[in-house]
Amino acid sequence: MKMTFRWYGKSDPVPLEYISQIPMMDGIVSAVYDVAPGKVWSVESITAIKKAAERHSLSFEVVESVPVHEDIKLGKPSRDGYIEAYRENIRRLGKAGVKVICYNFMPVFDWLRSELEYKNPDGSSSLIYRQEQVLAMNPKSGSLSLPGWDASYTKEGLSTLLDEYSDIDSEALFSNLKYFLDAVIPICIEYDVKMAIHPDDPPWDIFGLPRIITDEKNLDRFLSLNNSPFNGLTLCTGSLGSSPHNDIPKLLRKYSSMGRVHFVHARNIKHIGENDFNETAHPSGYGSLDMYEIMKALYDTGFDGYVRPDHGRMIWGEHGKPGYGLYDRALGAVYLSGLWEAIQKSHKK
Ligand code: DNO
Repeated sequence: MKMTFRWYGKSDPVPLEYISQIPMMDGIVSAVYDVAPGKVWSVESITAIKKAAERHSLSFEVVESVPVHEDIKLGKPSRDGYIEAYRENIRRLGKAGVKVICYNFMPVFDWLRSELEYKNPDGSSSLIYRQEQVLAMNPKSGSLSLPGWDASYTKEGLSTLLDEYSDIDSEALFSNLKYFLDAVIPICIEYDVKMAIHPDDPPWDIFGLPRIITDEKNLDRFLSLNNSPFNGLTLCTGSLGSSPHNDIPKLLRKYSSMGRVHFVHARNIKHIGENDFNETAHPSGYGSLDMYEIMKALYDTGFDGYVRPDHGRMIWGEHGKPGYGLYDRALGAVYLSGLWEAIQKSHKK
């Protein structure tokens, strides 16, 4: 298991120096952030991240994300050009020593929350999801007040895109995903880079847009779209875990023993209603997920991929990118590494 930490590049309020001071930290997870989806990343930009990480004794072996252009998800004729750019990015990243690419295949929106700075009784703040509030913000009604997404689309751009998706159901999305995978996996094999899809967050359809990386049945189907071990998962415990129907340790055991889990986002959430959840501190006692069982599932299946703490709360007066402050994620990382050490040692009597 290699412990990693997401870093948003030079504009990240958390400097690499601080990340390297977190005990037991192996590397960063990052990306080139100033290039639009569907475009090729320059070799200089990729090398600059790698060199910056290495100056702080951190590796750079995981990219999150190389975004998938909407035309690929929509299956438009223009997808081939965007897929070619994606293939070139895989080649360039592979040459720079990147081993895993995390990406998602969610139409239009990536993760969705009703509030990014929900005040907890202890004064910390966290991301929260209340289905009723999210549905009330339906962008099809012309409102663009979705936390975290307001700046990503213009009102007109969003409504055109949503219209384009009116013909796309989950079958079409699966078929467009297969087309994409069949085009990129051969390059991954050649350059030794594993693709690791991120589950949909939350894992159910929203605003009539299909979401397919949601549960065991669909994960099985996803993996069989292309059976190469290079076609794998980012198992995000919080995303899949926000549906109480997903048994996370069980899913981890199953897919990790198949060698199909390449990257794990290990975070906790608390179910606070049928389709509602709050993001909590990482330790098991604070949320609905058993983080010990999660780490144990990885250990027992010989997992040797990458793990990162995921969204943290904002604590100790920190201000920054919601979910991606330093303090609570650092506590999460050390807690997860501590669980790992304890599990490891309990096996070496
Ligand atoms: C949220 C992240 C996601 C993830 C993408 C991967 O904080 O986990 O945005 O990076 O879904 O493409």
